[in-house]
Amino acid sequence: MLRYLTAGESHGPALTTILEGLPAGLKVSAEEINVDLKRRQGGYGRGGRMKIESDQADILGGIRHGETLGGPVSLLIRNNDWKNWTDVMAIERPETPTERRRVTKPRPGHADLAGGLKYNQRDLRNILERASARETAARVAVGAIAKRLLAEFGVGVMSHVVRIGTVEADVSGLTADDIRDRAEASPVRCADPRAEAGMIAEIDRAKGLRDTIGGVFEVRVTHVPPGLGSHVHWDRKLDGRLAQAVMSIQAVKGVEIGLGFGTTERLGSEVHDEIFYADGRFFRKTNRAGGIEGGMSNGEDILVRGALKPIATIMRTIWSVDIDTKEPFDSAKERSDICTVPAAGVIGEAVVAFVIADAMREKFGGDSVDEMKRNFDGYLQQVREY
Ligand code: EPS
Repeated sequence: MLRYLTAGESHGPALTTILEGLPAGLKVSAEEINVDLKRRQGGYGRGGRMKIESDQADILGGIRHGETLGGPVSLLIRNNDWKNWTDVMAIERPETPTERRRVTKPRPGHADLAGGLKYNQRDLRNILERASARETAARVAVGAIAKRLLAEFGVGVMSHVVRIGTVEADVSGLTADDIRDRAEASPVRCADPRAEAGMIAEIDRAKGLRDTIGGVFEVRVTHVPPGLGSHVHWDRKLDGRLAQAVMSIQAVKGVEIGLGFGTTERLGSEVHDEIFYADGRFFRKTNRAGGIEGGMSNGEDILVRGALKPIATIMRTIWSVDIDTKEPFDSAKERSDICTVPAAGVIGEAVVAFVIADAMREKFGGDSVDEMKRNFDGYLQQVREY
């Protein structure tokens, strides 16, 4: 129903995206998209590149007088760093192609070597430029529009950091709103002040060692109607779709829904969320399922976690083999992010918002927001009368 593609290289002129399948009449502004672009650029532990970039979305199509027209929405985000790369990343073939910045040293953990072998490229820049997490700026712009659609139906999407290195946040007893407000005010996007201090110390320790550090973010979707996704086919299961989306974020190595891997440490009676009924609705007192049962939303908050490995561009020695000489070398980089977990949470929000918005489009259809809302209201009526 809803789909998008992104294009663009990390040091090319711009990132672009086309988002298709939105209903007409959805209010969208570049200003609102830019708020999320800025959130993605923040977070303690980012490197020098973020001082160069100040991401802004230009809307090139699909919107008129502040509202979607029902056609594809096209967005452009320029790379400020492009001006420093016009020769290396030139679109036209230069008269004398430059060898400057040719990459022959694959970084362990990055796409460099696998991509070089696959696409038969002798300059690994042709791989890393597209593999770079810079591309997530375009995904965050798409996610901001998906969130805009979800907001029309009262559905909210937020994220916070639950682990950096060995330091884990404790948010027990906090409401979703408290967690969001505290995370937004935190340099590591963590809602637990004690853990925040520890996480900053972990990032500083990694920086001191000229190393990088990973962690875990959690995305929470609130006020979700029951019945998004379906149990009937593998590719319609909402948890499967969310896992794919979150796993596709650069550096993510694990995804959990609700208690996730933690369910294995408990007996069944301590895992499954008991069902209660009061005031005309079914509800749970726990949410270990993370709001999804049988591949469908069950009406509780959706909880998705993404685990990020430490990013692969490391300033200290890590061994690899040069593709020209076949000799071992130790890599040493000029600049790198130390920790991107806070930014990854914002990216997580975006990709999760897209999947939920897609599932909403599938369930409620409609060519205009008004029509979609009528269908939504009719369904909620059915659920209430069930
Ligand atoms: C990235 C390397 C760094 C990051 C970049 C992702 O960029 P550079 O090579 O220019 O220093 O800053 O992330 C972004 C530019 C971004 O916007 O998130 C990589 O190799 O993946």
